[in-house]
Amino acid sequence: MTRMITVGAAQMGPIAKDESRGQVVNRMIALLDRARRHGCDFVVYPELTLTTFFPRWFIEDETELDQWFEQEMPSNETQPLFQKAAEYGIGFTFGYAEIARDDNGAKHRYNTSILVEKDGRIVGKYRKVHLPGHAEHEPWRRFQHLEKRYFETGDLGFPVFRAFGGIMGMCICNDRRWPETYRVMGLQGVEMVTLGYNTPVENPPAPEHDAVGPFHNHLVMQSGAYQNATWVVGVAKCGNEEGVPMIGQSAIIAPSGEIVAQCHTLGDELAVADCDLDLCKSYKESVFNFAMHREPQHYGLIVERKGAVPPPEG
Ligand code: CDT
Repeated sequence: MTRMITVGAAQMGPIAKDESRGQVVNRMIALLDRARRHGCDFVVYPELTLTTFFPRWFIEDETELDQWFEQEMPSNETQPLFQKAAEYGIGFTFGYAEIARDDNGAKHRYNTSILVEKDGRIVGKYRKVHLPGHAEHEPWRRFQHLEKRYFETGDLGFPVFRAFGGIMGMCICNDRRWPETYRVMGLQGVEMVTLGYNTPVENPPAPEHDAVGPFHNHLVMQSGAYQNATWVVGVAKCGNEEGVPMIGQSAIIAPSGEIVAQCHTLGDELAVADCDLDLCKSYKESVFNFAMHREPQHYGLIVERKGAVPPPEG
């Protein structure tokens, strides 16, 4: 079996608040059509693909909040995407807001992504672990970032999945900034990490970072790829969404850390690359041969301690 996967990074431009899921799915299918013309095996869509980025608004009414979430997947609205992709024999991954019920019927909300094989089967699920932003309404902000209010921390860890002839993993947006994300998957032999993001150009608590936001976007994904000997495919929802500009720069990154394909617009766009999963091998067997070179007996603080504690002064 070939270990070459042709990947389409299916960047999406802004999604308006009043845009229906049906309209969004039509845009996703238009990108899938392009992916098919490019011979793609696998298409990566952004975080919370099906709607506008609703955590930018403070929503008190539970019924209103529920409207942004999916209770089942595939849903009626996403079924045409699953069907078309299976007809084309193309796998895909996308993010959505999930309502899950536990064994007691209690409701849980997650920022979720799924991995779908070429035959339309859901073969993997991930729930976002690193939730950025804040939990309370902060009216001083020009826009809110209420992920800590609307989502629970993911309860699935960072699993990897055998799919597309390789070892696949997922993370979501803010997760990409944390080395632990990639390393936990790296320790399971991951060969391709996919992620979607909604990253506002402005970070209201630290506006001094805004100018270097695009640099940070690529910095973290390229280092995550190289240091874990894996492909990374990062895909934006971007452009001016309801008055909030968001960065683009969707990229496909090789295990060398090099960007091999990148979007250049802030709209719906497909960037394509042939990704040879065997390119991971020489990095996994040399400089990042974990079994040979890691020294975990010195890494205890990473799991024992949450916040930084500087040594006592003087
Ligand atoms: N969606 C998401 O996780 N966005 C964050 C914004 C950080 S500022 C609160 C990101 O890390 O890109």
